[in-house]
Amino acid sequence: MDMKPIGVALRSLVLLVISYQLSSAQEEYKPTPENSRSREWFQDAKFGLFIHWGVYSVLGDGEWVMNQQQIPVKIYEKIPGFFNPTDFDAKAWVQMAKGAGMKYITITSKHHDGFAMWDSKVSDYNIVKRTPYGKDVLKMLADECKKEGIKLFFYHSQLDWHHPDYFPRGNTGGSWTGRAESGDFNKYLDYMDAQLTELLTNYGDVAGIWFDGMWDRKDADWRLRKTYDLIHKLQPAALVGSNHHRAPYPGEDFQMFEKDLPGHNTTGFSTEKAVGSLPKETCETINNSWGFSLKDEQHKGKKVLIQYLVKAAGYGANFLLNVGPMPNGKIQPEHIASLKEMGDWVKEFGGTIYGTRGGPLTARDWGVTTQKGNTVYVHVLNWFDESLTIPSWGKKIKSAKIYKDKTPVKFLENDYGITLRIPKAKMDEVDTIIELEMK
Ligand code: H79
Repeated sequence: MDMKPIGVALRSLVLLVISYQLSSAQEEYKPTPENSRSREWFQDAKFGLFIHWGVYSVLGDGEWVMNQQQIPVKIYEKIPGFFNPTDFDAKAWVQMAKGAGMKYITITSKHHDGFAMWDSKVSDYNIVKRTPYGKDVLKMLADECKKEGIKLFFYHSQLDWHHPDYFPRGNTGGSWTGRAESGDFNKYLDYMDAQLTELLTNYGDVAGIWFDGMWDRKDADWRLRKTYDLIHKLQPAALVGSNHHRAPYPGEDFQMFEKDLPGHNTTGFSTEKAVGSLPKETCETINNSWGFSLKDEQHKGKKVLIQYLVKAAGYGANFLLNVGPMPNGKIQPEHIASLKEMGDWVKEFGGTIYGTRGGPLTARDWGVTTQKGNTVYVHVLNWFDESLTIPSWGKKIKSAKIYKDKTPVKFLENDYGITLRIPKAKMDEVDTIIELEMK
């Protein structure tokens, strides 16, 4: 009997099994030990500064101005010529972030307008080559952050309204940009990978890459895994996240929520998005704009901002709070003042936020809980009565006190849960924190 066909069949079976294993190995993503350590750091850090800064700040109409005013590429290219932020002071920004109690900064390396805010070698559409300012602000900021122990993430837009090879076009940046109706998307992705390689090679330790814009071409082949693997190879500790409004893809290290707490969907972006088990972050604007907007006077107040931070922590998420610096390089004085107020609060109460995890209770209308070791912090954000009954989570209380001044708090544990007695005089309009020591 001729054994050959069986040999061939066996060989192809073996090949089939091997290729199956290879492809499933590709699908699977296991973070490296460095990456897992970064995730722990990230969850402990809790509070970061988001910065939307680009040549669009010159027009004072937000970072979407190119699309909103339908400014063709040829005309938009005049704007860098007016961008001369002579008052930019990396030290002042980093001190402001530190003073607010923030542990990291996430800044736009490139927004949807495609303009690189660093000295890119693969495109001259960048701050060094095209602006009178001519300096690499990302480098200056990276150096200052390193000196001050603040970690730095880059926000990087996958969507690009300027690059000719961003084709076929997506939902935004259409024919009004004046680009030829042709292009090679893979060439665009090569360009993006090359720019990311620069950012992850020449700027010291990068804490992570914060992607945005994939939603513009939802179902295109973004070669995600290739890009994510490249980032993890260049800097294993760097965290990858993407604002695609979907459940995380393999290769991502944290999940982000835009203008919503995890699981909420007031924006309507998150219909396809389940809350997963990766570290979480929620981002929000300090007024109503990401990039500088001259007419935006809707500055959030102290109570709203602090409660956002506290609620995020209760949901187990970081709070990434945005400012949009002005074209002169300064941050609006109202925003500097708000960040100072937050800093004063976290100086006193940050112990109930940093290094905690969300829970043991999920968020309630009255507030949230955070926990660290045997301690649970009950953050009462919205309650008028002197007694508050909360469900028990199966552990007994050893002691209860007002966090602020350590005044003992009377409590009762029974079948109905835990009842805390909070004297009116001890109530704080922003956040009344009760510290429970558990047995
Ligand atoms: O970078 C920030 C935004 O530019 C980006 N993500 C955050 C972090 C973002 N992209 N899209 N969106 C946010 C939501 C889309 C809002 C839009 Fe509009 C409504 C785009 C056009 C109409 C807001 C309002 C921007 C222009 C007008």
